[in-house]
Amino acid sequence: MVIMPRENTIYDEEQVPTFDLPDPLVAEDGQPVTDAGAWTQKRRPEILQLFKTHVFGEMPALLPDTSFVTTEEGHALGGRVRRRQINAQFAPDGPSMEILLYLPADSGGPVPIFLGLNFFGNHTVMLDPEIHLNTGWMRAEQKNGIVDHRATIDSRGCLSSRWCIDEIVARGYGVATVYSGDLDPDYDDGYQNGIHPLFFRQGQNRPAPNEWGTIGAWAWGLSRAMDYLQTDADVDPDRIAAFGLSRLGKTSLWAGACDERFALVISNESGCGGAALSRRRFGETVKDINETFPHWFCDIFRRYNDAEDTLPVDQHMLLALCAPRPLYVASAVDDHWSDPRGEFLAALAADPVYRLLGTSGLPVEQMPAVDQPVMGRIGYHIRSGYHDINAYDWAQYLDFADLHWGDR
Ligand code: GTR
Repeated sequence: MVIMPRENTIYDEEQVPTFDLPDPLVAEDGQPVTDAGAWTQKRRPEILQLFKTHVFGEMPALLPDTSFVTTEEGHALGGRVRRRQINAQFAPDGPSMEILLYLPADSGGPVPIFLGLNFFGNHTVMLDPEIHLNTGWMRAEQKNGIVDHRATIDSRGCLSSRWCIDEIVARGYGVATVYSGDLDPDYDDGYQNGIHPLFFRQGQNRPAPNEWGTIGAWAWGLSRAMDYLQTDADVDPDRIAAFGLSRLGKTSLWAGACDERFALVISNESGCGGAALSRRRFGETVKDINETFPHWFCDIFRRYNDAEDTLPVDQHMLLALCAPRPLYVASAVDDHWSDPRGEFLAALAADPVYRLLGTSGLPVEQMPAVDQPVMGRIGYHIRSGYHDINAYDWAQYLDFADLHWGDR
């Protein structure tokens, strides 16, 4: 990842300011939330609305008439997996996204799925020459075989270490992915490309200050992939997990918050605007993220640059929006920019909502040691190493899914 610490970036616990977190279990009218009904009918919708208005922006209510067409099917990994590529066309001449789906070849019935966006095209997730090479715009990263913002054949399989598809299918799960740039290329162009223009009202040429940015568009895309997956007879529609690394982990959390069809949610080092508490200002701050990536959130979020304490929410409330569904938050010990402790503390502060809803919540009160995962209805680990998603992370996610879906 590109790290851009300021001179005064906080990397020392002693410099973390004191702060009060908004209570997820006190409604806006000051009333305590003491039962599941009050959470579901009153407080949860309030918090979701606060995140729409102040952080990620409103998403369009109307759906375009999307057609899903399977464009290719086959096998890979010596016959151990089945591959399916599906084109989702959002408008006849408009934007489209391609879903890549891998299933265990011998599943003998519908399987649970891990669904996540990727950074540089579906063809990067495994060295499989049949995956269509994405021709869209990519962020410049020479090391990933990208030249002049376009993928080359050298991109094929370059991020397979982040996907572990062989291990996932061996455990009886499927994997689905979409290139994030199919939904909105990851740069600030005033929302002229990607899916935003599809929803502009007459005379509108950029989202209003309370409307979605790029993360909103990416999360929306995960829900459209979910629309498809729910119709695929090889997929268990009640066991689809959203996952993502970093900016795409912010996205999986937002997708899980907005779309309760996601039955399990995974945040892999999602950091600022994801699982990390904004009020700690440790590592990346709200100001850093809004200045470096002005297109990710709604414009209103910029009001909270250097003013985190005035935010009506903090990120523990985003995690709480997943309750009571299984939620896994993962950090890495050298990933200071994402604030591992802030991610753990957000999971801990979401725990009361999970408990109110009758689940086990997070089974610890202290941050566990490195490489010592904990798993209740909320799971957490801090692994050794840097910002990434790797085989260790996947081993925990598979165990976590087995724990909650093991009865299949
Ligand atoms: C960084 C950004 C983080 C995180 C990361 C990534 O540059 O500051 O918020 O999203 O990128 O997505 O890898």
